[in-house]
Amino acid sequence: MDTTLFQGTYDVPDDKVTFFQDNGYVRFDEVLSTDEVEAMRAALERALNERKGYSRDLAGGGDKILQMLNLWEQDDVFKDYSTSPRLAHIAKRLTGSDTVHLFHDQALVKKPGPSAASPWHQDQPYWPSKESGMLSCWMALDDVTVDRGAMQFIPGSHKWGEFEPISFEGDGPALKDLVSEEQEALWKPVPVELKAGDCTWHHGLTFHYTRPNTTDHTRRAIVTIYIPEGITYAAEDKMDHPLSDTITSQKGEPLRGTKFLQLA
Ligand SMILES: O=C(O)CCC(=O)C(=O)O
Repeated sequence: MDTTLFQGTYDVPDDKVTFFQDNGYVRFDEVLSTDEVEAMRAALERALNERKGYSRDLAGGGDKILQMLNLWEQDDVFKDYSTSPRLAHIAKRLTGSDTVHLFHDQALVKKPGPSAASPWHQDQPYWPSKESGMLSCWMALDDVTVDRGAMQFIPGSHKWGEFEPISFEGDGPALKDLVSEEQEALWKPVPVELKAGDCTWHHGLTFHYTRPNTTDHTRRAIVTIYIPEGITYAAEDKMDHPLSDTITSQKGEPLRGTKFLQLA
């Protein structure tokens, strides 16, 4: 293990915090060095070969959107990444929280060939939390263009409340069918193309989407989800989550679990 990876700080100026609060997402460039991106790519390659932990195709089969959960449990490079003080510091700055816990990490891989869109959705409806405020870091391990599945956001949609979970298999209503006419008029997607090592962060209520990967190069992203202060366990009020069994809180208590490491 190279313990120098993912250490050090990344400056988060106030205008980035304000942008995140206003828009529900924000981008940060060159958060990872070239060496760190290379280490992550190699670790992901190992994970893809071994397929040890929880993995599934979000689009219903055929690895069109391959999701692999909690890679930090399998590999020291991912452990250093997912517990990185550099990223935890960004989470603290964006939320204003003094403490941050890890919810989970996940690889989201869209290979060339059969690939699917990640439909417009919010994350909060899939999470076992009562309050909104958890947030995700979407780290690009490849240069991402719109055609390769770059993230797209609806600015300000994190202020529109919580909608129902959207099926990634396309067998339910689309999020756009659920919004008001006023919200539909504000539906102006902003794609965020990134270089490897750049990332976006988004609030759990922010509407987001990615296109199918129609390029000839794999799109590898690592998403890390953080729990700030003030988030409680919603128990049976929310749908089951792959990590539901690891939750140690009672309903209404701060959301904690055996795998939700305290990072700051
Ligand atoms: O990468 C994708 O295709 C979707 C990402 C996403 O939905 C998320 O990070 O919450």
